[in-house]
Amino acid sequence: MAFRKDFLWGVGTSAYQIEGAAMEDGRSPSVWDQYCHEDGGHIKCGHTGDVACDHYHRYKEDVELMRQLGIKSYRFSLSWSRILPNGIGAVNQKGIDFYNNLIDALLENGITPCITLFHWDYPYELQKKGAWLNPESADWFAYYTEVVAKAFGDRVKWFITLNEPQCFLGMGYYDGCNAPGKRHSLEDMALMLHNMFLAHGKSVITIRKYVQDAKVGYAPTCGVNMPLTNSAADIAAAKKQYLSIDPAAWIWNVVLWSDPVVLGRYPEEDPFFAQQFRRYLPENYEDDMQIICQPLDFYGQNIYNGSLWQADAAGEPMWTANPVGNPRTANGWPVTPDALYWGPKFLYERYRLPIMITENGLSCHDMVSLDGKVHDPNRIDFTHRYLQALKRAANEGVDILGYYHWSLLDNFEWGAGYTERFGLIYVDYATQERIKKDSFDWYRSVIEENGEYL
Ligand code: GCO
Repeated sequence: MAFRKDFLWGVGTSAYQIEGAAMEDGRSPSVWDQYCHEDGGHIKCGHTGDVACDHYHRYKEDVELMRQLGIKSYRFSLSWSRILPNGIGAVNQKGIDFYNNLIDALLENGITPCITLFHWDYPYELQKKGAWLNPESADWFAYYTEVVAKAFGDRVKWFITLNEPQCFLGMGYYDGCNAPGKRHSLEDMALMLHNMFLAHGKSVITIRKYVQDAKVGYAPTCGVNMPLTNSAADIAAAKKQYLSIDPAAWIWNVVLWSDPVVLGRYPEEDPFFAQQFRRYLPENYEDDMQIICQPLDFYGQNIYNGSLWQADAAGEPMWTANPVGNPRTANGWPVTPDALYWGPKFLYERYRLPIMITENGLSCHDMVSLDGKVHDPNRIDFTHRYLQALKRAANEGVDILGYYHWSLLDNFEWGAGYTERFGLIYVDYATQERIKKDSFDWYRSVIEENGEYL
């Protein structure tokens, strides 16, 4: 059994993290451009995405690298403000041209494009109008979707509406640690979430209207809660924790962000939802569920790591520290391969949709060695272990459609600027030279064998 024959082996990127050309050909700023520049900048070392990997000018070279890598599919996002400089209204033809060229280059090389409509870089012009708090925000996103679907839907069939709402709403508008760096009340957040869900629903409806045979999904994130042991009690405790909302960290959960989209209802029984959140939702919010909950072709999830949980004496979930000395990635995230077993399993049990791993990967201390190469044994070992776990889930009957490694290139890692390297390809930012890391060849061979020998 193992991986399906048509398994989508891929890599992922996002527009602001790689494109550069931030002020070129009619693109207008997103909240990330603003956040990188305002008040002297909020990014480590004062970095910005102005140039990034210069992918806007080097996309042909990058697609050629993808061809060599042998990927079946490439997940990338569109810069909304490159296509619609005002966020709505007039279309910037040069923006459309760029993505047309990229899509055609992918197809010429036998690579299936998978478009993420929105990956954090919200048009600044719409931010000035209140962004997700504005009741019109769902229609803005639907209009943008229509422009995209009409322009590319003849060749692109795979679409992801929104990437990591936990981050662009939670970190952007509540914690204030990502663009646009705001700190709104819980009341505002409830309205934003609801508008964001409506945006998702209207976007799916729009894609289906204009794109024949479209495959549509959603790509939230969240650390996985994994059982400490394989006992039934620990498994039940971990699953319970994974499917509940921790009031102390309410933005980091699965159910609040995915139940409305997939199940057509908020997690009404959850104590945090019932006691603290529901009261701020618009009156008759249930009436919107028909729009919000559209049939999806897959359930995407970005999975990087997990935490361990066990059942306490009463059977309730109890957090347990990782073993002393548990490995960590360069940016300090725990290495927990089983997250790619338990995450897909629990998600499949709840949502009954084919699972797509829309992101997984790690930051390493990559450097160019004296031999001119970039040796990254840790990335190979990490990915090997995680894919073994994913394969185990597939073997046990979890329908897994594909896996997008994050990322193709080292790139602009948001608040960390260029200080973290997640790529299978090393980028020398001074020259924009690309150097394939050892993991590039390793991943190519995994793809060639469809993961047979993992
Ligand atoms: C996302 C992610 C990526 C990050 C990656 C590593 O929004 O999907 O945040 O953009 O670069 O997760 O942190």
